Amino acid sequence: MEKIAAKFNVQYIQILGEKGEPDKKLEPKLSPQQLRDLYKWMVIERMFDSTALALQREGRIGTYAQSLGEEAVHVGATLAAKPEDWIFPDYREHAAFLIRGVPVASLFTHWGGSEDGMKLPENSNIFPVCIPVGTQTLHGAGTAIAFKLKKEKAATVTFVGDASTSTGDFHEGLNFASTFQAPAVFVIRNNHWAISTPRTCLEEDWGGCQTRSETLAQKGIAYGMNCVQVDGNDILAVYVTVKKALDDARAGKGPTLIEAICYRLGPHTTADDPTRYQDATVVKKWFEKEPIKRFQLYLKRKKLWDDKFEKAVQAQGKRMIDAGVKLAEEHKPKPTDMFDYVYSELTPNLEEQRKEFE
Ligand SMILES: Cc1ncc(C[n+]2csc(CCOP(=O)(O)OP(=O)(O)O)c2C)c(N)n1
Ligand SMILES: [Mg+2]
Repeated sequence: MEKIAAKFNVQYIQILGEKGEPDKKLEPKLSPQQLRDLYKWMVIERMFDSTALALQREGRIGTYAQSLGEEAVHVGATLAAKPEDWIFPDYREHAAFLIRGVPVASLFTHWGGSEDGMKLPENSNIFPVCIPVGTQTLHGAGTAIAFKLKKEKAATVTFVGDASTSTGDFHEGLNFASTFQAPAVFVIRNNHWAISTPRTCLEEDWGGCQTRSETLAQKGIAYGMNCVQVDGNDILAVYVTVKKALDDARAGKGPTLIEAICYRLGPHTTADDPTRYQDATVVKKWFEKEPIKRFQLYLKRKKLWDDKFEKAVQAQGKRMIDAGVKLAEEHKPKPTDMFDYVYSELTPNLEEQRKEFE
């Protein structure tokens, strides 16, 4: 006998067209304040990003990972969460920290190389920057399982990159989250690149590409999870999808894996030169889809955007960022910190080096 044992499909959600025109059936009913907040935080993240890039080029902070082009994913997903929900970032979601009340100065202190910057304010409910790719999936899943066991009404939002979806930790995290029906939402920032490794394999590729999976969202199907793909340049699609996933999670309907399709419009980090491996015409095409412009066009249609509003947002961003740079540069970390924040107990050779250094 032959038959089809199971069939699956992956839904795709887009609400705003490229000229900011909404799909009336899917358009959420958000207040003018909520809509303007979505816009404001995207603009502030982009301002933070260009300041950080300039600081790095002047040697005033260390290697930095830009958020350029991913603002809708970071802001949409973070604002969809309730303050009691915990956020598990990787290293590109600067807006998630800012929205959660982490001072700009802390972020520049961190990117300046001091762990003091990741001593996060009480009640910010966000984990520190996570550099080991994919490991935060376990933190997000584990915390969600704990919320469930403790009967707390909170959920988790974990951000991962496309490369994370190839790690063991990602798959273990998803499996645990699903078997426990934990209140966890995982957001894949599919920005098409993992440093210089492309998301998609060509026919002739032999290794050197991320995955032959048709979508990244479908990886959740293997674990019996809800999964969905969204236009990651469309902040309304991201917001609505993450909010629904969180509502489902809190209602005991289990975790969701969301693949947000966006594009990394800058280098991997300031230590990278993407012109060596990216096609400039493709990047230009994605620049035309960037999320801030599209949402601005939508707000304009709704008469919620004008020059006066733009100036006010930029002035608020500038005040926050300028004050943050000043404070971060006044901060003087202890040089011995470099020994104190890697291992909980120093290895004998590091102990020796620490003494010698002192
Ligand atoms: C476990 C682990 N392996 C390797 C690295 C080195 N590394 C840093 S970023 C990166 C690529 C990550 O790509 P992706 O998940 O797509 O995120 P993106 O940088 O595109 O935001 C790699 C391999 C790491 N940080 N952690
Ligand atoms: Mg990537």
